[in-house]
Amino acid sequence: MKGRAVDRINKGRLGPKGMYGWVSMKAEDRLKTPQIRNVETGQLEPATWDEALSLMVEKAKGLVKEFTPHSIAFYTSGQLMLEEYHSLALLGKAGFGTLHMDGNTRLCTATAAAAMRESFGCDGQPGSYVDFDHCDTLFMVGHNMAATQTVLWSRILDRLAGPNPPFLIVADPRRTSVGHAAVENGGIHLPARVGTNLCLLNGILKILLDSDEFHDSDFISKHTIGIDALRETVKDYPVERVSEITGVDAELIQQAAEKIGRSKRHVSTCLQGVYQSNQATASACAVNNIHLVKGAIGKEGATVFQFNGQPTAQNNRECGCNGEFPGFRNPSNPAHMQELADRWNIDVKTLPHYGQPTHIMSLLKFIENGSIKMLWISGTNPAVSMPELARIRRNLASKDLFVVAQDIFPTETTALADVVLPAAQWAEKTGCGTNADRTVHLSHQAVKPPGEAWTDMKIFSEFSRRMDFKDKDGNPLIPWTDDAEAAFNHWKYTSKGRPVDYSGMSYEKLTGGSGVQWPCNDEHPDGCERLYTDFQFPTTLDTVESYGHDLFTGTVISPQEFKALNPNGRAILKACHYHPQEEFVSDDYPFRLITGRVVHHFHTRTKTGRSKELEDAAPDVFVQISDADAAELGIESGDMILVESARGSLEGPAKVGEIARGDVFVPFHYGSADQDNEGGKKMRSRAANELTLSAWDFVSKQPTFKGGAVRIKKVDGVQIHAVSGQYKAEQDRASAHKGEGLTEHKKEDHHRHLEDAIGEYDVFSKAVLDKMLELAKTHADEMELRLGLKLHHKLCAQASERLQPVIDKYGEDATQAKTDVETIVKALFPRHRLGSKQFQVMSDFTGFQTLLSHLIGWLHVLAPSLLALHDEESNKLVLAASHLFEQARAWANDHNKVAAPQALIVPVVRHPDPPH
Ligand SMILES: Nc1nc2c(c(=O)[nH]1)N[C@H]1C(S)=C(S)[C@@H](COP(=O)(O)OP(=O)(O)OC[C@H]3O[C@@H](n4cnc5c(=O)[nH]c(N)nc54)[C@H](O)[C@@H]3O)O[C@H]1N2
Ligand SMILES: Nc1nc2c(c(=O)[nH]1)N[C@H]1C(S)=C(S)[C@@H](COP(=O)(O)OP(=O)(O)OC[C@H]3O[C@@H](n4cnc5c(=O)[nH]c(N)nc54)[C@H](O)[C@@H]3O)O[C@H]1N2
Ligand SMILES: [Mo]
Repeated sequence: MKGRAVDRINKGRLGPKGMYGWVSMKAEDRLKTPQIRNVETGQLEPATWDEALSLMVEKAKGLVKEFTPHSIAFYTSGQLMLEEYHSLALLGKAGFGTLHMDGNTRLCTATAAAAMRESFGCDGQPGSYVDFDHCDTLFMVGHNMAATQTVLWSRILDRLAGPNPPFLIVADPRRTSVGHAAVENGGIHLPARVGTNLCLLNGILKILLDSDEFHDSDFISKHTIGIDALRETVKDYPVERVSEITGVDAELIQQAAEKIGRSKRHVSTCLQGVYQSNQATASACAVNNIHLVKGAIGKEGATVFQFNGQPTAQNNRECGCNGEFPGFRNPSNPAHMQELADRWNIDVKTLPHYGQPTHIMSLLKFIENGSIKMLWISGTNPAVSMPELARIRRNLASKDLFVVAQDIFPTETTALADVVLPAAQWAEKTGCGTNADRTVHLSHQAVKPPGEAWTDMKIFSEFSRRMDFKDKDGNPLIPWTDDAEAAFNHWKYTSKGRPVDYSGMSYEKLTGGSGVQWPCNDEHPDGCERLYTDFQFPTTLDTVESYGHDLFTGTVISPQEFKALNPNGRAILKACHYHPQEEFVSDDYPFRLITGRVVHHFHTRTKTGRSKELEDAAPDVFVQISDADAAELGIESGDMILVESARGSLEGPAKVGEIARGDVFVPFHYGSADQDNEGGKKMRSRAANELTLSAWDFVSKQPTFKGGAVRIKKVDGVQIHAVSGQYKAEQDRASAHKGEGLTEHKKEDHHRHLEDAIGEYDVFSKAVLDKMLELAKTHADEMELRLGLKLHHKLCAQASERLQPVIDKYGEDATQAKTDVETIVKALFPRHRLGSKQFQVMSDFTGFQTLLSHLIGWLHVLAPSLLALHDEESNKLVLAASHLFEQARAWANDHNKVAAPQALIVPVVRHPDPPH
């Protein structure tokens, strides 16, 4: 392994993982042949590709037929190649048309993508690594670059040692090498407590906005919207209050903000200390805000990096394997979806764009509910990397879930699968990866994959062929099998004209020299160094990738609301108040847990754990605590510590110092796959995710790996667990189907709720229509009401009639609805309102709106469900009916609003008899 001096990114340098990690490629225990779990013995046994794929195809076809494609889910990686994600997206979104495609990128950079969509309208890193060479201040938020991006860190160290070094500001509860470098070079380390980013950033923004010298009013007014709300929000964050919440000296915060304020060329970076911490998207957007108020974007040496972690996390997002749509297309924009369908030559109905894409944490819920019956995992090891491992294992080992795991090594996850597929890894295959400054690198195959391992691309496309997935003209949906260049060319066509435009690239252009930055097209034939140099952002209604969210609650902004905001090419300053972490520390669990990385290991160590140099350098988990806490608890470095949360526990040696008081850090790399396992007895629990909780950011849905509550205590040597969780899950999996054969998912044993929802609609629409006539009668003396109700009744009754065929087509079960309707109507229309007639009308109309809302609620769940069944016609009828009922509700609401002031504030003579 060597770096390549011509390359614009690494300039010939390698980090420790690059230098020493590759040896694992030759490791003896690479997966070399497919495996299928033998239902008699419960063990995984070697099988041929034909056997493995045939079993999967049989299972998948059966599920699609009986349970729709939405009973099948994909969970992929940030470590495959662009061409492989593109193949997988075709398979999942165009072949199956399943709603359920997510990746470990959800755990990784979902927030980066979300924050760029919120602020700039679209995913896509605005800056260039060259900007690190030119900046005068560098602000790193929750980013331990010295451990996690060592090659780029060398570039920063060059700057710090060279002429005109940048002023380095680091926000991290731990004093990492990055924090040390800041302080040693006259910069600032802000050791803000875990979970307080947004408070700190709002405080900094306040200082920037309070002084004309520190922001660019001209840029703000010309190129942004939202400044008033931002000012209004950050005024509540005076530096003293911020200091109290974050635990950082007020003077330091003030200095840091002033440095940023005075800088001419400012660069910021965010990573997991933001994305996996409290209020992730809001905090990442606050960093974007710093750049927008200073006009520090789209210029040399001035930009923000919403960093990526994994080598190809960016490609996963670009290709649409992480809840996005290919080419950063907006699923709520019909024109975007039609364009994609045309490029792929498929029916737009197949594209699952009718709901919010499922994120992995809600996928878990569906697995638990039993509605996901097949899960295909590729290039990720959730049995170590996902939060709350006990829950993950329970799901993966569940008898009713058919699990396929596609990896290069046996892992904690493959050990729980029904089918294991051996993949080729990088260097054994050809394909592209795109980094955090949009540079696309092509890496050519250098060596052969071991045994019978296939490339991930070949696995996905061969499976698609066996599923018989075709385009509109009856040609194979994925026409390539192992031809990466053919896949790349198809992707070029898919991305053409989008912000993420690869159309001007070719394998030839990407070979031999340096990588090329997208967009690369006729306008930018050699790629494009920076985005937004003209300060035009993709925030028009036609271009925007997402209409965005309210950052505090995660509520989706509707196209209408977005239209009213009218950013129209301007960036969006998104404001949000700080809110403390969801799980509070308590007397029982007084410490906050931070989980993260060390320099020598990569994630779940499948590669780095097989390199002697790296494993020797970091052989075990550790528990880092502050000097003050250690002194209080009588703990010294090396003492064995038990860490417990409400969900699980682990044990590891203590490492004292360089962390904020009250915070505890544990690296998450260490699973159990390489532990000495004498029947499970000797396995010391040491995976950080035994402790973490199933909580996530409301906007990006990224799990909060930083910040749960734990307690710690010194223990005497290793507390040996009788049976560790992973070992037990493996036993469960092995015995799950013993002697029975795989779970047969029989339709007869299942219940579908579509018929229940139709029953609800039917019963409540009748109730609404009856109520319209009844109210028209009760209030017959008020002509406006009487006529209005009758008109609405006529329209709604017609719409209901038109819906009858839908009821007939699917059938209905109204048992539950029938028992509910009476109670609800009775409660909504109390008979004895004392007082005026006007007040009685108001009460009736309020109840009427609620009854309508209940009905509309059912129509709103039916609409996307019918689309998911590709029944556009029924969907249209439901939407039409829903529109008319909504109109009736708006009318009633309007009536009440107009009448209210008079009815409520001017006293009238008491009405002796209630009018009913
Ligand atoms: N050696 C190595 N390098 C890697 C990886 C690896 O596993 N090993 N993984 C790669 C991947 S996929 C990723 S995503 C990146 C991740 O790279 P980083 O984000 O740099 O790594 P982490 O250790 O997860 O977290 C960074 C820092 O956030 C701090 N932090 C925790 N909570 C908070 C908080 O509330 N606020 C602030 N301001 N800081 C906080 C932690 O103390 C930690 O030092 O690294 C990539 N590079
Ligand atoms: N507590 C805690 N948990 C975390 C984090 C944290 O900071 N704290 N960080 C999160 C983040 S940012 C990330 S990115 C995730 C990472 O979590 P994972 O994705 O689970 O971690 P990896 O070990 O990288 O898993 C990748 C798997 O793919 C396999 N693999 C490698 N190359 C290939 C290939 O070409 N093809 C196939 N099919 N397989 C391949 C590897 O052997 C490995 O088993 O962890 C998340 N989990
Ligand atoms: Mo990551």
